[in-house]
Amino acid sequence: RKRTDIATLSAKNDSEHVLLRARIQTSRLQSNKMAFFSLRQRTDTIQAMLAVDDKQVSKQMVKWAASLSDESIVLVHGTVVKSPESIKSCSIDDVEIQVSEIWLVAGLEGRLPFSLEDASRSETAPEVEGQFSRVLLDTRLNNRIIDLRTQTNQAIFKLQHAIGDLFRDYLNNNGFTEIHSPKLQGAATESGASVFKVGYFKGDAFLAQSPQLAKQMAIAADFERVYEIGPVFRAEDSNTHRHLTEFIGLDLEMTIEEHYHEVKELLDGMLKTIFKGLKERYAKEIAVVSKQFEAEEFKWREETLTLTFREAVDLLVEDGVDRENLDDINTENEKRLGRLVKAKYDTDYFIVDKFPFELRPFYTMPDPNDPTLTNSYDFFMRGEEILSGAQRIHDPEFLCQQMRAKGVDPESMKGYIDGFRMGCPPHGGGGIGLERVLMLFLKLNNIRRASLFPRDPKRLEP
Ligand code: ATP
Ligand code: AMO
Repeated sequence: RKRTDIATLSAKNDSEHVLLRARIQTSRLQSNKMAFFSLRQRTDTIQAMLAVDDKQVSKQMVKWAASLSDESIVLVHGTVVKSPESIKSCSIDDVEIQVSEIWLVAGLEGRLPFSLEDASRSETAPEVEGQFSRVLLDTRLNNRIIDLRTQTNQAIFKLQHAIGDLFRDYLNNNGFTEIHSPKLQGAATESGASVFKVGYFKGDAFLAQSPQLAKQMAIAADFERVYEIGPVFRAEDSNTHRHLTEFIGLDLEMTIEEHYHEVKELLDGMLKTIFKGLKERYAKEIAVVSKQFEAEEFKWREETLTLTFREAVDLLVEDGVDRENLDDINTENEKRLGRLVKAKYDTDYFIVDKFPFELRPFYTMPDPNDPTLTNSYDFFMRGEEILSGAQRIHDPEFLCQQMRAKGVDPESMKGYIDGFRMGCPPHGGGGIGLERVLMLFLKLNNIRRASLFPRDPKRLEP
């Protein structure tokens, strides 16, 4: 017999016999003769009732079933019956199951570290003493498997999946090829500062801090347009709400016909398609998350606002920030810029273009009209960076010169430079942090909530 998916049950199934496997979300013994259960499959719940009868169900059976721990997995035989009134505590509210047999499939060892009910409470609701205490993020992450069972987390990871899917779809429809570049590298990439060193037989290897070099080499190899979704490793001891030591990079690289704006516009079109896709196709999941993480709806404009780095600095200076402190825009000022832009232009999404040369990596193309600036951009959501990208230098001699200017020894990246010696077309690209996009779209306030099993300087488990 096939097991029933409770989401498909409604009044039309009245009197049908069903077999189903589910978790006990909650149970309650009512007198010695009757027990009520809320049974859950993923995010759907249905009420089930087990009552003593003169055929199969004994008093002992009712008592035993009611004593099973919450979150146990049971197999249930029963009959669908119309409920006399709507069941508010369950997502299937018009029918319930009259149980004739119940079998334990998988029980629990020990107690649950917290109830799913507590883990699902609004993050802004005030705690009421004696009624519930908030489940702290660290406790959740230490018990991530239970934590991930909440409706909110089920929705968050559906949305994470959706972002990757929309990214892939958009690029597939625009002539891109998906690539898979190695994460083990023979030399520290990009800049030596922030890579993990791992033992590699008798020597060492390094974990890639981005697919930067590989995606550029794919362009030199005539792939024209490439993207990658893969892990990125950063050995930075950054204990902030937005840094992980391993995150998922959504990276792309493409050739340029005439101007680096082609890349910027493609990235912009893609991100807006992702936002629109989430809003239109995943409204249910967004609504579920917003019950726990209240947030103003994420807003963007049809025509994206682009500020140059200089204009962004001017906005901050006008608002009272000392120009002396604005050689770079730090996290605090980024947030401030986000608030200023929101007030003035009513958008949570914007681009900052033309960063100064000293703020960008050696492979960034300078602005031909002003060599103190570069053809580079960062994209922001709610005042935090989600994307960084640029036109790249494709001339090997010029690349070596820029490397030396940034204190990188060209000898240490010979393989990369040789890629350009065989002729490489003009190109540009960008990299996005998947967890940052998810965190900021939903306003989760901590990147760890947007990562299945987050890795940070203090966490390698579970
Ligand atoms: P990128 O993607 O360019 O690395 P990022 O947002 O990670 O972007 P960083 O240059 O690594 O940028 O850091 C940006 C900001 O994060 C810094 O200006 C700093 O304010 C903050 N930050 C980084 N590390 C720490 C830390 N350990 N403690 C507090 N703040 C930090
Ligand atoms: P960058 O270092 O700015 O650029 O990284 C690109 C994007 O990745 C995300 N990100 C992070 N997410 C979580 N934890 C971190 N520690 C972290 N660091 C970065 C951010 C950021 O915008 N090679 C370039 C990209 C390119 O030019 O194509 C690069 O890696 O969302």
